Amino acid sequence: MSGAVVHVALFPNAGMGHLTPFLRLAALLVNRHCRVTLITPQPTVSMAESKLLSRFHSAFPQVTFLPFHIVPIDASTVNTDDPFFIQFEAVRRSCHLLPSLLASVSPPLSAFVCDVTLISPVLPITENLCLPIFILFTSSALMLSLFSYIPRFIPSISGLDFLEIPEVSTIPRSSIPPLLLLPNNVFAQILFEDGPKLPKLCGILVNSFEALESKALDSLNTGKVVKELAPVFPIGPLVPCEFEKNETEEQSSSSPLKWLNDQSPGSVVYVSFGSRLSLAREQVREIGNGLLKTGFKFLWVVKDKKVDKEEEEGLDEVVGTELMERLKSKGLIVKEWVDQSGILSHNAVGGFVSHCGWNSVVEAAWHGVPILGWPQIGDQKLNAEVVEKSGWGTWKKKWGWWGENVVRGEEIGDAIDEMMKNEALKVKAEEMKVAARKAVGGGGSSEIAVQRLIGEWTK
Ligand code: BUP
Repeated sequence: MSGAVVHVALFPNAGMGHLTPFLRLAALLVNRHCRVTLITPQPTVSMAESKLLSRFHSAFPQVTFLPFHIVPIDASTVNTDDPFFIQFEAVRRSCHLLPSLLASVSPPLSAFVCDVTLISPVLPITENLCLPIFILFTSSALMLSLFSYIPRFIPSISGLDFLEIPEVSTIPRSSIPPLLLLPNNVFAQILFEDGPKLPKLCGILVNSFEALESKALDSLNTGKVVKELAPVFPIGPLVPCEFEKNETEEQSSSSPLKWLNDQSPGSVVYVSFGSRLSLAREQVREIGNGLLKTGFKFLWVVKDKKVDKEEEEGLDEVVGTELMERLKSKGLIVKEWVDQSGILSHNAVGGFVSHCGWNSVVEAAWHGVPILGWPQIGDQKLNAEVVEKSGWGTWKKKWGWWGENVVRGEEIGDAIDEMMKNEALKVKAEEMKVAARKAVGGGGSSEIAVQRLIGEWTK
């Protein structure tokens, strides 16, 4: 490849939490004069994904788009009713279509970067083409250690009280992603099938950085978790980009950013549970009661359905007319997609009640916003633990997983007040912001990792 242009194919899987970091990586590579081919599974599950892709397309016409038409699968053959997991599996089962798609790609590829959920079906194809294969891991390095450790060393986790990942962390049973305790679930199947193949990769890109997860990153890279693991490249934070903004919506008079402009610095708590989580109506209303109780203003993003295309009912139905009326004078409630990065960067925002999806965590670090974690599913308790350990957020362990119990408004309001008034969290969050920016700046740890990668792809 010496002297030749670096050309990287990126292959994300379903959901904004996976697509967004892939597109940020694409933007980063284009800005480093790499050629990028983006393989986009079609149709997408959510509207948010297709809108983001079309904005990316307009912003980066030089990127080659390869639509990857998924063969529909019989959902009854997959042990889940989650549309995003069904799509994970459909994309996996459609990978036999990749070789013919890649045949048209020119100039020759230097590397292929796929989602962690696509290792098993993609690996034989890249091996056959003698193409270096990497993954972009879209969760924390802590979750990566669990992903690499469990399937190799723990044949069954169902009976464990805790899980000890050498030189990284001891994870109580209550924080292990619940689907891993149901061995026939798609999520568990992917982990047990793909996890052992991590050593076969040429490298693992992680959207994290030294100052946030030094211990996990060091243990992964020195063979303390799994001896033969592929090198881990902490390249985060993958920085939010202009193309993510929807300018038309931002111009509208009801834009959250405009509303924030009228609030005083640090006075607003931002509440969001990510792109693919709908809470029970009773829990939604308790959050409303909590927001009434807190002494702070709020910007609350409400979701009623897992998939945005299925949203039908308005805020009055979901939150309740009477509660909505009382809430309106104290804050802003929206049911549409918002510019989360714009919100987190606004100086009116003093704290974030977050489900601790990894992108949200990294974005909060990037903007120096303290977190009150309320993890609900999957990797989120591990991510919340990363935040708490580094001192810029907290989480309430007894609130439990999604659907386990209904947390009452009183307790929610108190927890928000505690977080918003905690000066030590603010100081730490500001330090995290400085460290995040240092990591991606000249000579920073993530910048060096990106240069190493591109250097490898240039050989
Ligand atoms: Br909702 C929402 N605007 O209105 P996570 C989300 N986001 O920009 P998730 C918006 O979606 P996984 C909105 O900034 C982040 O980049 C947000 O990813 C953005 O959580 C992304 O935080 C959400 O990782 O995905 O959606 O639960 O389950 O993959 O973690």
